[in-house]
Amino acid sequence: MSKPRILVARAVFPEVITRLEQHFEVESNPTDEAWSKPQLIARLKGKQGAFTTGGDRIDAEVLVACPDLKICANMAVGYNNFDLDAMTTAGVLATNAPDVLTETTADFGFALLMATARRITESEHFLRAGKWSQWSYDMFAGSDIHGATLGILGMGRIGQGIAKRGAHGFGMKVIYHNRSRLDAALEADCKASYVSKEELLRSADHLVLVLPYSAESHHTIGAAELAMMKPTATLVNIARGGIVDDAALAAALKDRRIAAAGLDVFEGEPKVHPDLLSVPNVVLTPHIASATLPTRMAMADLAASNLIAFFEGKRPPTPLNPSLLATK
Ligand code: 8YV
Repeated sequence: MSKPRILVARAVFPEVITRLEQHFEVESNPTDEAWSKPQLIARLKGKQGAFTTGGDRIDAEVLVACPDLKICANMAVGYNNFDLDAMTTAGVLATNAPDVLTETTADFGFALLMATARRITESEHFLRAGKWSQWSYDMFAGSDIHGATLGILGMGRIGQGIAKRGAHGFGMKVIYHNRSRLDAALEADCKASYVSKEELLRSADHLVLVLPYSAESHHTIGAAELAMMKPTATLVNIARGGIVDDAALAAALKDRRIAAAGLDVFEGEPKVHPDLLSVPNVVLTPHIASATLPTRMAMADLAASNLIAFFEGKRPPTPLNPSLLATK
């Protein structure tokens, strides 16, 4: 019997490709070219499965052009690159890669918070530019993390990881807002109190965004929200570009309406709003919150496991539209 054909849309670990080749006829992308939609469609035609990353958009146009497709396995917990409704209508199973990146991503969220509050990259640029001539009492004086109020918008697994680091490691007061309130046991674990979005914006000394991107969460943080924040506050976005209005944020940073920001994700990335590149009080990283080798390997392995289980007629570990499995 011939093996199912799959496309691996971006370069991944050779070990994962070898594992996939034991089960599938694999077309991969070893040069890691980021394909345009027509290029993706041309390669996906005739394939029954796809291994995708967050930058590979699977929508109705792709689905109509690739009628053999049965499953797309995302090597990411976020899946805003999938039009899930269109996939479900087309009978295409979607899977993501949750859990395996939670702690690594929470570590990074905290690292970005600390770099932002303590002005680490800004001061390093100053030093590297040869501008450090003497000590002074307020040179790169930032804001405290210990004892400060940590605000978290989006209290899923990663948000909870950040809350625990803040509460238990740094003695922070943790407040959060989420679509639904956590149960009492989880709140106690995270030492976190539920507040309204407005109270979160007004009270947080450091606000971390960890909510999923959707049409509803587009520009959750814009000029009006930034205006509610303390002028001494910092903002960290490790969620998705588009949750923050980057132009409004750049203006707020420039005018010091908030103290600083740390951003790992951007609207229209890998392009970055030019105004963000020209303000000093922002730490910028290229979407690397989950980037440790063990975690990226675990994410890739989970995406591969989803594909393998599906074609073996077993239940894939992390389906996003499991109603399709129930009717199988
Ligand atoms: C990925 C991410 O690196 O998992 C996610 O949702 O944002 C990152 O961990 C990226 O999406 C590539 O797939």
